[in-house]
Amino acid sequence: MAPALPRLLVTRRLPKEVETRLAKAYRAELNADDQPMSEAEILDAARDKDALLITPMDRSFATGIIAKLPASVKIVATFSVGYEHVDIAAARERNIAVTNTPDVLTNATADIALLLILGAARGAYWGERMVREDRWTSWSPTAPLGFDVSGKRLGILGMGRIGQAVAKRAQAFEMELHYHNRRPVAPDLAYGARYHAALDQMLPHCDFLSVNCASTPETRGLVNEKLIAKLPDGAIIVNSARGDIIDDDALIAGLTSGKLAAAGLDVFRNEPRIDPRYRSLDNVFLLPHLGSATRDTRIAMGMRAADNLDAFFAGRRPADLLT
Ligand code: 8YV
Repeated sequence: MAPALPRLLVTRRLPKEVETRLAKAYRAELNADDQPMSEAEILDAARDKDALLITPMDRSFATGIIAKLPASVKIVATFSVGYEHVDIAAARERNIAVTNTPDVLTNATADIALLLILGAARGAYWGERMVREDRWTSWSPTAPLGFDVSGKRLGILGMGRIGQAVAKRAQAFEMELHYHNRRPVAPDLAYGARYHAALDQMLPHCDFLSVNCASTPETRGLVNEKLIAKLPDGAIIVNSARGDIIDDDALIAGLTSGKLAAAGLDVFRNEPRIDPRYRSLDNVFLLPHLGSATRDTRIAMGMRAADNLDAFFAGRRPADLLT
């Protein structure tokens, strides 16, 4: 008799191709109506499971649920590259493997970073609104005006895979590139960007600052009043990484005082319940966390999570093991 398939809980609905694969290889409990699950619901459903496939919205994995999981759970695969929503130390302590989905969303997320740069600089929000609200009544040489991107200086905060892909794209826009990272990257991965070992040294060179680092205890709130003060006047900040890296009070103060010309945000602290003050600012270009939101990329992320689960249950080391 063939051994019983591992039992898997999937906390959100995934692309059809991914669910079909998971349903073949696992005794999978899928989330057909895509209702986010509470901590209690996850714990209840996890009772008879060997594996959990979760998303960054399952924030309880950072705040204590891991200690309460039944002993049957041996692996937690997150459908994301970011894993600040998983308490890795707690998982290690319980000998639960954790995996993520890097690489496959690098291009899609870097594309969104460029969209934020262009959208914030060129007035994508107010321009679109003018057309939709029928307020585009004449053309004028002097208004409305945005800001050039080509030839401007871009500072990349966090030169991992996504930061590098942002640099590669920005090079085509003839931007002067700078980056800050814990360590310099190999020259062929820097796309001509100049390394600044100290973030403070890079800031005066940033007409644009693109946030591309992970959310960690060190980076949370990093983009604060002091950091913004060191940027050139009229700088533009874009964030396609995590909302909590930015101090919302400081960013909103910079946008309203004129210190900052604009911002482009795809991610927010407490999303989707974002700081409501952003909604009334004309100089911010806002997106609802679309970094990896293409069909191809979401399928690839699901397949990557499935590859990790398959490897684990075949007794191999998953490619994206974090524990
Ligand atoms: C989304 C991301 O969170 O992978 C990440 O870390 O931020 C994004 O891809 C994605 O929607 C995760 O489910």
